[in-house]
Amino acid sequence: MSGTARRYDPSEIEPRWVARWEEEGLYRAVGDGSRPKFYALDMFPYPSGDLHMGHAEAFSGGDAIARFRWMQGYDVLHPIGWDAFGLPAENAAIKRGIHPKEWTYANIDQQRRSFKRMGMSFDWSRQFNTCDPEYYRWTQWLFLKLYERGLAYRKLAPANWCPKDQTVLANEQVVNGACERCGTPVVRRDLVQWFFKTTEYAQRLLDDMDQLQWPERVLTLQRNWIGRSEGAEVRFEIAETGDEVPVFTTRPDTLWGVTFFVFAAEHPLVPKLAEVGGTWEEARALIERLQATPLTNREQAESREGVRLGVHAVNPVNREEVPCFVAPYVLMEYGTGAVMGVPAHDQRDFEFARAHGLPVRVVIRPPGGVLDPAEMVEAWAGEGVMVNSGPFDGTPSPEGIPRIAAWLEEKGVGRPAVTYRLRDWLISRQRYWGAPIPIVHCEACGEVPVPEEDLPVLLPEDVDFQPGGESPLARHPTWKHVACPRCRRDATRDVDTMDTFVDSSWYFFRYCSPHEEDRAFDPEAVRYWMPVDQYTGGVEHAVLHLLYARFFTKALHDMGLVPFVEPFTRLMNQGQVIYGGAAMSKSKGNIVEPMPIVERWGADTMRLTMLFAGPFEDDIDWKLIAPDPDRPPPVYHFLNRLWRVVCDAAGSDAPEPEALVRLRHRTVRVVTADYERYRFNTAISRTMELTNEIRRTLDAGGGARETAAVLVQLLAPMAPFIAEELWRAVLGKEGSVHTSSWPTFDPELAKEERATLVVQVDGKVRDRIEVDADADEETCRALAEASENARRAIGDRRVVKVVVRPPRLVNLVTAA
Ligand code: ANZ
Ligand code: ZN
Repeated sequence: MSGTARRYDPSEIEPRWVARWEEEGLYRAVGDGSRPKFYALDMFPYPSGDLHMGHAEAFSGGDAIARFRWMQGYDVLHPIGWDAFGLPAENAAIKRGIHPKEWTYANIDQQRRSFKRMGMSFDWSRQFNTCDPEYYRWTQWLFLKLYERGLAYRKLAPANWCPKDQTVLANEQVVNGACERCGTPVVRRDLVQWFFKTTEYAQRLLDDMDQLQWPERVLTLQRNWIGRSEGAEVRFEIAETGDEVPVFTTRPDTLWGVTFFVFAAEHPLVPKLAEVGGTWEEARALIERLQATPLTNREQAESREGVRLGVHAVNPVNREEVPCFVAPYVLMEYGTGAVMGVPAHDQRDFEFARAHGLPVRVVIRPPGGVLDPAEMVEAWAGEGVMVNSGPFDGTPSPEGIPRIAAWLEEKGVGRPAVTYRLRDWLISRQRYWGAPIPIVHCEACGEVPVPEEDLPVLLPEDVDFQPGGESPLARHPTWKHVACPRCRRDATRDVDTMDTFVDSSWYFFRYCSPHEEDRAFDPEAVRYWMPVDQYTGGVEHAVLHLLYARFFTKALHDMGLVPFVEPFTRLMNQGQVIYGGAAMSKSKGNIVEPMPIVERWGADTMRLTMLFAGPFEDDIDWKLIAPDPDRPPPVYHFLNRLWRVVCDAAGSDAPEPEALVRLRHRTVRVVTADYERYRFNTAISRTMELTNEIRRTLDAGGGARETAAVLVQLLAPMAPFIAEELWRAVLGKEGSVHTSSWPTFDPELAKEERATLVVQVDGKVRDRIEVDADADEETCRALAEASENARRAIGDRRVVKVVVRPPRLVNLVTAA
């Protein structure tokens, strides 16, 4: 109770509680089934330096959720670790001459100190790094499991290649067709690489999305990435050679409008057909030029160029022969790598036909109009009625699609078909700082998996990781030479490492039993803790990471290793922290770092600022919040006010007035709902209101000790340090506020008082009615419709629409 005279001093309070919480082991997940479990997971950080503002924001939200669930009585698993393999470590090492391992572990130490200083409620006993051999041993084991099931395989695949650095580049490292590092134009190169068969799960990845309580935009991004298209496969025959070539089309209803046929440059029939057609010279020039163009550019190519192959495709529906082309706008990676050209009804085909003087034949008549091919300036891609289409004339085109697909099947020239945009996941990296691929190549036996008992395949430390023509592991004098596990003859290890997204596709399983020595995870522990109840992280992972993690979970399910098919039940995305309307970046010189702010004004100020700035998923412009780095962010003043109010309330024994008690119950009700929906900003506003009301009460001679304690609890998940100090030292409570029970409310006391319902007719105010502030939509509507004044204003017109905003507004809209 002696706190009254003390002033708020976060730099004294916060480090003291960091030490104390650690001593008390406050945040250990228990896992004994005595309470319901809650798995709160934050996307683990990449250790590329100290924590940045994005971490400060994401973890403020994730930690608030975890602490809220603790107080609600859950047994919370809130782990942390590091996504520690990857290219940035290698690049930093190359630049500064430090070993990637040294750089990585130093950054991890730094981030760990910063997380502790910020008071994150992690169960530190479960920490691991993906670059620890005890972890990547199991990454390699999972690779072998996928391999056993035919879900990991090798094939020749194109890659981006920098001719100067002599290395493969990821798509993100190709900037405007040039190498990010040296500016040399990037070329394409075919390499044999490892893939995971994500396409095998395309449909299940779509179907199981029903189970997910994720932001709609993330679900949409995943859906589009998987890109399911329904339609038909149709087999055309090459007139000159008799080769059968299938195409995939979403519009079999346009088959009678085909006027040409196009192959992708990599289509295996192209050289033969060009040879037969006598156009090989020209075709080869185009193919070779495309070969030298980086993938990223090519895929976006809007180009309408193309070369005639001199042969013809026979349309199976009418035996018409149309000319064949090879053109960059058809991609080998999609559908069948060949396309039937319907210029009247597909825009790309239309432009191609105009560029090459090909006929346009209309076979769909749009509603209310006839198309004249000579006049058309763009394709009609919409629905309509089929015309010039033999037996199907007069059929509405949406009906024609399934009917024609079935008809093609009957005639033996096609079938209904589904295609996905999703590609298999290329996991090979010709890089050093990653988990080695546990395969041995033997001249006699071919690909041989490393036996499980020989894992991990350790990454050697004495490696020259300067970029060069091949994987750095290939240049090590001895590492790759091993005896074949099968025949014991001389063989070599695979010298590639795995994409770091493989590491992060299963780390959430490992947290359930992080110290297992003999297996990747304990299935019992996984069954207990998984799926993750709340996953928090950036929307930049909406597609790859989340999709890969879902793929892994399904594959493990099919192996009988886990009993569920989706890893993350709920997902919460934080916004970005920007500065002055732009992303923070070194080149703009507008980077703000969180830890100096934490040191100066306190972690509670940092956290609360992040959470108060707006809805959690919206961007935060730090410049608008704290334009002057020498002045504290505004919530700092609130925390000072809170401090004084609680100190004063603790020192008064006067009874609490009813109005304050009612506001307390109401605030508990609303703030609890706000936490459930991650509305941290409105939760904070409510606690500010309550703080002000306590102040008014005290000034008027009333007491507020109980309400002050509840206020402290409501803020504890978001401002853990000040809450703990006020709870234990100022209010003199036993034990930690963080293990105290979340405050409850009495529904009667929590009722809002009355509200005024405004009744409008066609936007004009006609009546005002006193209602219960809790009045729902139905009640408000009934009251408004019963209003005499409103009825008089309506007269004998008819109400066609009722807009209800309970409890304040009803607008009755009448027919004109
Ligand atoms: C004829 C046609 C007529 C088409 C028409 C569309 C409209 P989505 O919806 O994205 O799945 N296509 C098929 N394979 C292709 C490839 N490898 N490269 C480029 N284009 C390809 O797109 C399906 C349509 O994209 C297919 O349907 C095909 O053009 C084209 F009035 O076939 B369509
Ligand atoms: Zn062998």
